[in-house]
Amino acid sequence: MKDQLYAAPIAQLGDFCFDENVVEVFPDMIQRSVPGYSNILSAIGMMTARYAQPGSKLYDLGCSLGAATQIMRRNTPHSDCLIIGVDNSAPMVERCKQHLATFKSDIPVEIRQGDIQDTDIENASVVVLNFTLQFIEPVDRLALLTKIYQGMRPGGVLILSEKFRFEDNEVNDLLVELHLDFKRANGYSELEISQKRTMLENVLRADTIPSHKERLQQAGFEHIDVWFQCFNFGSIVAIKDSGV
Ligand code: GEK
Repeated sequence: MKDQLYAAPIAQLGDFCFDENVVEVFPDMIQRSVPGYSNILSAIGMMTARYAQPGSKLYDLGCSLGAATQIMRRNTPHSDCLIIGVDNSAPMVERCKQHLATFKSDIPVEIRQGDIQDTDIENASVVVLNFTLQFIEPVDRLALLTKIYQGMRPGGVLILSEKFRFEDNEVNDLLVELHLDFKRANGYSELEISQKRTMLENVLRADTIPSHKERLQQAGFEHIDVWFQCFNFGSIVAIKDSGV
């Protein structure tokens, strides 16, 4: 269904939240709003094929409707892996379960409703935070990443996709404008763009690439770099050393 949630003027713009209305249009919304979203999903599949270890767990943290969960399930070469998707939005979780049930697979999947900050991470070989960390309070981000690192097997991978901001104002303004052009080209009006922007202001707090890298290092990750970027959106890979 097409995202037209912000097409008409909204009298009182509250904070953006992942409610029933958003769930209804979510696949269209994320596809038309996040540059590179499908490329990132494909690469999550490719990295899963390489990094999933037999008998391990694969986590999709902030799974929404399970797009990354499904791509991990399709690309996991080991049928004794367990994929765990977690989201704190009840309508997302309900719709995610329905959606995943329509695919046949030998790989077990568990979709849980809960806060990823309270989720135990253990025996993990692949962890995905696909545009979720940006919704966590900045002061809580290091603790979450440290918990992920500690729950990972040696040689495991974290794929962290985020909206970025840039220290250089000129560059930041350019990339923000290019993102807005991307949304315009995808059919969003100026009103839709500005209303959504206002609603996201308090809930989506973007970090710079250097601050992400520094935090991942503090969390323990030994191998970190950006593997994808399009305008002010991108994805970082962080690997726990295999010890060999
Ligand atoms: C995708 N990964 O399609 N605990 C659990 N879930 C949370 C929390 C939290 N503390 N905070 C936010 N969420 C998906 C896209 S969307 C990104 C992820 C976006 C959930 C929230 O309910 C939403 O479903 C998701 O994180 C972020 O690959 O819409 O920009």
